[in-house]
Amino acid sequence: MTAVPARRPALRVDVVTIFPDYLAPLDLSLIGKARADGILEVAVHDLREHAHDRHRSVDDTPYGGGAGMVMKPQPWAEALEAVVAKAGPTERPRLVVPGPGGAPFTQAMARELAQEPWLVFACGRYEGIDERVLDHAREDLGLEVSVVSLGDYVLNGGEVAVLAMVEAVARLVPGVIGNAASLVEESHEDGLLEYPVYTKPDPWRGRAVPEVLLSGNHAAIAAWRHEQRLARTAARRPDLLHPSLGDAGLEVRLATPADAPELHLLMLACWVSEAVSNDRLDIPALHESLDDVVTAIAAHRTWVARRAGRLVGSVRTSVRTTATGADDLFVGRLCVAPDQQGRGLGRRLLALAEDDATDAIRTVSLITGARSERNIRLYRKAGYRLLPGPPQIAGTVELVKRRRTGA
Ligand code: JD8
Repeated sequence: MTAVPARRPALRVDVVTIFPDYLAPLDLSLIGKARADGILEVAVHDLREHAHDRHRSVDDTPYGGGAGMVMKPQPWAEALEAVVAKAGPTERPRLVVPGPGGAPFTQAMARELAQEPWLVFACGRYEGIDERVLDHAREDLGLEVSVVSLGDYVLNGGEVAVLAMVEAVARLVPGVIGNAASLVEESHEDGLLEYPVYTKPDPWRGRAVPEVLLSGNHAAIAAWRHEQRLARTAARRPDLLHPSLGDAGLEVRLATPADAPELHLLMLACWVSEAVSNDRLDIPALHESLDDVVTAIAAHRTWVARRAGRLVGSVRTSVRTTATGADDLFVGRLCVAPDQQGRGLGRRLLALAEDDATDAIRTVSLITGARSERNIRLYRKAGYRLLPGPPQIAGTVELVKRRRTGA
């Protein structure tokens, strides 16, 4: 009978530490189940097994003096070599070394690490690990080594950080979380914090559940939840809304006349696809001259997004008075360079434009081609609804959403 080859885990994790029991929580809950199901393989190794002196010591006094002790290189080298030796000659794990001075651990990094087949985490203690261990791992063992920080505060060692990192990474591995759909609208997944959640009973201790959630009106619920996400993010994490829009490589600022030539070019490029999908050329953006763009930058709040100096996106807003006399924010010329689309930049520029408006603004509206499905889908997801009735301009649709007070 042919032996069924053991299913390779989607992710293998090795952890080296002097406190193996610290990692016991990885036996529990979804991570524990995923290990039992063979989706994840997690092994914890005691560094002291590689300390051979009578006291199995793993630390010594720091060269150059100073408080505390430093972890010795030899036990670490042996421990890492033993872990790496377990795999085939070509396989090499990615080594993650938690440290307060490391690169910030983010959801984006969690997504990146979740693509790796094999991760090794080195938990330091005392004042840290002799730096030559990392050089040895990179240069002699050929490992990609990342020093990563959980956050701007000081822990006593790397174990707590590894617990958090392994959980954040492992839950992104297919099959670990039951309904992957729930991963989509999470905080930090798309640059906005999550909306508030409620369950039975309603009311509870005299506190009611927001009515819209009981309405069954999914568009209204989506709009409310998006509003809540914007409001919370603006209140608690404005850094996520400005200016790099949660994307370290992006610079966003108000446009100046110097931006006009590139902006004119970007708009022409972006509205060509609108003209094609709507089979018409009488689209205002296609008929704007460079001077018109310069004039518009002066007349409207125009934001430009640059990545590595290149203008990759823009949005323009103006305030108009509706028939009822209320102030409405009109969002226009939202555009993202074709090669930069699909990364959430359009939605973030839209959120920035909305958030930039004063409290007096009660509605936000915009117009797009009736056949611009992709744009309409983005606006709907952002909580806009199609305005009923004939559009001002034939072949277009108008979308609007209400802003909550104090949004
Ligand atoms: C690894 C030793 C303790 C750190 C002297 C206190 C991560 N966000 C984070 N804060 N602290 C750590 C961390 C702390 C560690 C080790 C990670 C290994 N220590 C040291 C330097 C100052 N003691 C961390 N990730």
